[in-house]
Amino acid sequence: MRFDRMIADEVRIEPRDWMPEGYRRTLIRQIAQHAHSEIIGMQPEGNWITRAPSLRRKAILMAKVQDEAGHGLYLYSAAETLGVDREELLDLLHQGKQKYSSIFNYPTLTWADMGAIGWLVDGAAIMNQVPLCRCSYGPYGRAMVRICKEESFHQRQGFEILHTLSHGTPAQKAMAQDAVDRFWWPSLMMFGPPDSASTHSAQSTAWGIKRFGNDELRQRFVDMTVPQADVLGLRIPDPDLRWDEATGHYAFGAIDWDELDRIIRGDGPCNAQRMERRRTAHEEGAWVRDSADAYARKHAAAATTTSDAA
Ligand code: FAQ
Repeated sequence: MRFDRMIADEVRIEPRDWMPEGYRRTLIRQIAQHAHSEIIGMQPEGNWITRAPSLRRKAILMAKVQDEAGHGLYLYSAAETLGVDREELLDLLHQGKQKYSSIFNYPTLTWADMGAIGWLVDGAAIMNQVPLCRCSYGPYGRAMVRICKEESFHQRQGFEILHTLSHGTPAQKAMAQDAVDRFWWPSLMMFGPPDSASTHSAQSTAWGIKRFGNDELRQRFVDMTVPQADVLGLRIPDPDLRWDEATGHYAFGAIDWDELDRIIRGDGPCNAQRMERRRTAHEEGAWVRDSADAYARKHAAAATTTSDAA
């Protein structure tokens, strides 16, 4: 079959190519979840815009949060090439029928959390998303190229916040350590359940959507991050973490999968608050969408009149 041959030859599938219904559904599910994560992911950081410690930090944080909105936009646009409407996907999110990443259900308690999110959350996002630039579906892969460039910048700014704090006063260093203590394990959970419990990995890998399993990417993230923690002078909160000469990787402690399950089911520290804020923002933004529609209709009508006249 042509589709299978294209996948085997690493030829990109484009919107007008025939594709199996399961492939289309899997992509819509993953791209939509990813897009929802970007826009819900604006909330934990948005919480600190008014309280950033300097004008420079505020400007950087605002730009980062705007970038997340932009990522949502590229991703919803990529999903639309599969025949779904952005409005439809947002409805599914608001009805609790589609997911977003577990990580955004944790509170941001101090300024240092902006550093931990940049360093760890964006760091995990990059590790997971760089392989998605090679996703077999063209529009998703291309959107990921731009997103990953911006995420790298985000990760550097988080690292720099933590570096500044950890080389500041003892109280600032303690605040940085506390943020890393709270965000370390949830960041490892971002990669999803272990491969043995992953429902989609095998099929998504066969279709060239995922390029690596959840466990392999998680391990790569740990291997990349531990030496960076040394540079920061911060401790990874895992007593079992050690370099394993035999495997050439860091061995790490057991992840609390019950916690991930609970959060995915909606029972995390901030699930209710995040969803409530999202629904309210959507309702409050209705006038903007209506105005944009009216503007587009007016211009379409004017274009028709002009072309009739010509
Ligand atoms: N949270 O069979 P698998 C960001 C669900 S980065 C919630 O392994 P799959 C940037 C999974 O959907 C975060 N749910 O699933 C940023 C499935 O449920 P379903 C977003 C999770 O799809 C930074 C079930 O568990 N990044 O936003 C999670 O093959 C800072 C079974 O799992 C992406 O979305 C979880 N952690 O692999 C923004 C990347 N893990 O759908 C703001 C693209 C698993 O059957 C600030 N996505 N589930 O109901 C992916 O790479 C994949 O979808 C995985 C999951 C790896 C997340």
